[in-house]
Amino acid sequence: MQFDKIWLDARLVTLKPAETGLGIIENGAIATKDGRIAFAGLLSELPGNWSARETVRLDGRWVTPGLVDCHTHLVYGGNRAHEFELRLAGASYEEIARSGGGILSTVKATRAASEDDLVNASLPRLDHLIAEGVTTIEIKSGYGLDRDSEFRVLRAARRLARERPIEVATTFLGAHALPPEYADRDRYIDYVCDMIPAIARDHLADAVDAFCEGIAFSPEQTARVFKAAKTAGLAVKLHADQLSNLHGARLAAEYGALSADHLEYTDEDGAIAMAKAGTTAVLLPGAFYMLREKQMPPLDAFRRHGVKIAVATDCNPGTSPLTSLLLTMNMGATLFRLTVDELIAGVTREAARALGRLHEVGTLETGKWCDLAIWDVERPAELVYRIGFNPLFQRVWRGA
Ligand code: DI6
Ligand code: FE
Repeated sequence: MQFDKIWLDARLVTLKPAETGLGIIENGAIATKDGRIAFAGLLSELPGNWSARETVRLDGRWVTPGLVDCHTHLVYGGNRAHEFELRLAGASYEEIARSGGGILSTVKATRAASEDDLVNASLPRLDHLIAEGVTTIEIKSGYGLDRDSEFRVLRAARRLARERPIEVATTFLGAHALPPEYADRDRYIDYVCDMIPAIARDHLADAVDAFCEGIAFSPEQTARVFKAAKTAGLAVKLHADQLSNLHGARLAAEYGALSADHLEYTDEDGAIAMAKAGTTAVLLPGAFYMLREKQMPPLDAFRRHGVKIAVATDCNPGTSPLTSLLLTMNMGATLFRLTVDELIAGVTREAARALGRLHEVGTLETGKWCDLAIWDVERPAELVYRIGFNPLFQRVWRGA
């Protein structure tokens, strides 16, 4: 067997679905050919006749699949550090919003930014994630809120995939907030639905998302967006039950959503519906932390009913200015009591599932893209345990 490259003396976190836990292989080897994984298993099971153009010894280092950040709003203009300062000084979110702050201040800055500006503003955030081994990222629009700006944000997100060695999945989140020029939420949803066919035709987005919440859009309005997405052949996802229980999880499941995200207020019925539909739960501890939330997502119900759990940064300028999946895992452990196995699966296999890309990435299995994160740690728990430390030894994208 002829490989392009082989890594020997590795400890593999394969996350093979059939294995329990992390699917660990000690004394492992992993090899690549044409960017794909050509072998991942026990050294002793390597076919005897192998050769490789390059051989690397890892001295027992741990290899995980490249990390997948499956929920971000990475592309936006400006930042909200000043608002954060005002909030620390006692201003309420509402006061800030009324004086032109909040989501709408990001909308203003994003509308004023060119595509180049947006790419340049986003690259440092992306580079921070890449430096921790992220090889696939989802990026939502939602700070443009008009046709030109939303399309520009999606184009900027697509361009990031050409600027860096990373796979970018894009999601159209036109139904994120009511833009200032609209008074009526239903009329704005008409406008959002009208944009969807062109977005699908131009391959600007892989999925459509909405913010279903008292301060954003109702379940009925969300359903209209979902119908338009389905008609255009796009997958759907949902910001669901973050601040109140509008039964967003159930709604997402009814539409066969890839994921429902946040879910702090989801009830057991929602969890059951998600399990039946195969809708992945994406938990976002960064927003929970930043907003000092108290209501925990229903983890026991998710576990009991077999809902798959992913974890992501929710990188956004308002409620989660977070560009570290390692720190996100630590927060998931301390705030949500997720286990090390759940967290590592949550930023690899389950995050890939939440993007509908599990057939291509997210585990160390023959035939998938050879996207790897190689870590200088003694044991996988260290990835979750340390705070503000990056033990990445090497990142491999498509075998190189
Ligand atoms: N949920 C959130 O917490 C953010 N968006 C969303 O759908 C808020 C984004 C912001 O404040 O800019
Ligand atoms: Fe979000």
